[in-house]
Amino acid sequence: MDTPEAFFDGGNEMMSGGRGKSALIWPQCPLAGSSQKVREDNGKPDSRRATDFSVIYGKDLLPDRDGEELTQGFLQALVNILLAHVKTTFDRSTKVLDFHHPHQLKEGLEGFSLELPEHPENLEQLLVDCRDTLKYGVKTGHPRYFNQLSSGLDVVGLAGEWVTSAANTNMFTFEISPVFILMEEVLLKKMREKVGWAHGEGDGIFCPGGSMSNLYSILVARYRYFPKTKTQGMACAPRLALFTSEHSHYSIRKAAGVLGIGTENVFLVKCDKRGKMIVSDLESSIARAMTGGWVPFYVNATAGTTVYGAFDPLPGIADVCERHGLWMHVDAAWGGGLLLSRRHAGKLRGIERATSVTWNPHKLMGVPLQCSAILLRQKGLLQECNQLCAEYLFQPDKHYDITYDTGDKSIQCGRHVDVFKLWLMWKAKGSEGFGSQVNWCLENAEYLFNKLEKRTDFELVCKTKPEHSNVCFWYLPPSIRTMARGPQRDSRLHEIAPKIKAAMMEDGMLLIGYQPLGEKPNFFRCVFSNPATSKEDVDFLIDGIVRLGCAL
Ligand code: ABU
Repeated sequence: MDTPEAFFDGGNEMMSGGRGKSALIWPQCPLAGSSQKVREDNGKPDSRRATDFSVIYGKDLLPDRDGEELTQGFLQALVNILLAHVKTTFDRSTKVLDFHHPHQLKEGLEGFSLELPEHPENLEQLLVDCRDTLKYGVKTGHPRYFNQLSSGLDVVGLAGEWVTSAANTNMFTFEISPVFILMEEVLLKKMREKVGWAHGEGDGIFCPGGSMSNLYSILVARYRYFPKTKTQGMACAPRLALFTSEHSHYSIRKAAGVLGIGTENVFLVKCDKRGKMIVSDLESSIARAMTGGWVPFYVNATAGTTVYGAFDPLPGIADVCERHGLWMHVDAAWGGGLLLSRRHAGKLRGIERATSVTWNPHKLMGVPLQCSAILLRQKGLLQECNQLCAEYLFQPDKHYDITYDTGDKSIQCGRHVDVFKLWLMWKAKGSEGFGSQVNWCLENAEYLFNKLEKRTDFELVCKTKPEHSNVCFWYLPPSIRTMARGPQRDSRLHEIAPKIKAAMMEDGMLLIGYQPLGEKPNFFRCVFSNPATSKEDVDFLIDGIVRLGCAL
């Protein structure tokens, strides 16, 4: 396509301008007096008629003295690219992904090169690069993207992210983030209320993802029981043991490694066949640890496991923690969103007894990545545990209430503003709107489950109705259907999902993930967190898997 309209109409079509091609005109540049190509004048383009970005460079934009109109034109052109991306994201006739292998992307594709130049490139090239970056990426908001726990493209959330980027500030002090710091306070309180802590009291912080939130929980728990570890390290602590289920997220073990506790000191508690922690096994693991000389201090319960979407029995786990005086963390990274649904919140009964909670609004609530909170029941611990009072940043003699300089609670210094998009979405939907969105996702999961239950070419991994929006299943091509159950069939089955997934990525029309689990051969995991997904998309998924896999 050789016309500049490609930028405005298609997002998905490759524009042939850019590197090494003739300059293009930008007719919809709002400040352009005409759509004619402009000349360069002493190296400076004429901003009044500036629509030809092939002769304009980054240096010509603001803060250049004459850069205002060019900046507006450039950003308007970019907005058009972004709008085209948003539009095609929801267009079911477009692909979810346009897959290329790493070496193909590295070699460069049709004017899109990852290599960095010594000399500046013009704005037209940058616009092409922006568009191609989206083109060769994955449309995670596409209604047929079922690959990850985080999906969807919430338009208000996106607006929030754009505003956040324009503000370009840092969350460490009230001084430079007055509004965002207060929004964080409001959101954390609201989330703690939903957890069920009296009057939403407690503490917390937004941080980069569920793994970091979980790491915070272990860090603060260790500080709570062994405060000297902050200054003296693990040498002053006994051999600590922590407990988490075999289906829990790997970040618990990772955090134990990072914090110097050691991955071998994480006891993996057994789960039942639905993936829920067995409370009696937690009890016996604690007893075993104590007999072996460990000092138990922390239990992680999961509300919405990554693969099965299972909810651990929180009341029973809370009883055990209370009896042994252990820190009870609930990893509700995936399941936290259910707290906003009247229909489903009961599945997290007992979370109100937790000492800390991880909750990722960027998963089930559909907030643009990233948006994850660690919530703590006890106020002040987070600050005590992490603060170092760097005087160059957290000056004690500022003229405002310095308790709003929340940055010293964090293990980071610089911290991205993750709160505004959530705050804006909450305004747009209200808690009720989030609740309906969650209900919709779980209805889709039930619809898929019911469909698969009736078919002989699919087999469900868990035979009971899903509690969350995860549906795990095998596709059984005709060549496998007649095989007797056993290791031979399992090893054939193990190859099916990766083969279908490979064909699916080349095909590009939908995307779903797979994994093995324990002894189970590779199976598909379908997760619903995108409110744009409909029942027809679920049907499309089933048909797509059959289409790609029936000859295997
Ligand atoms: N905590 C990230 C989970 C990624 C996924 O399973 O989609």
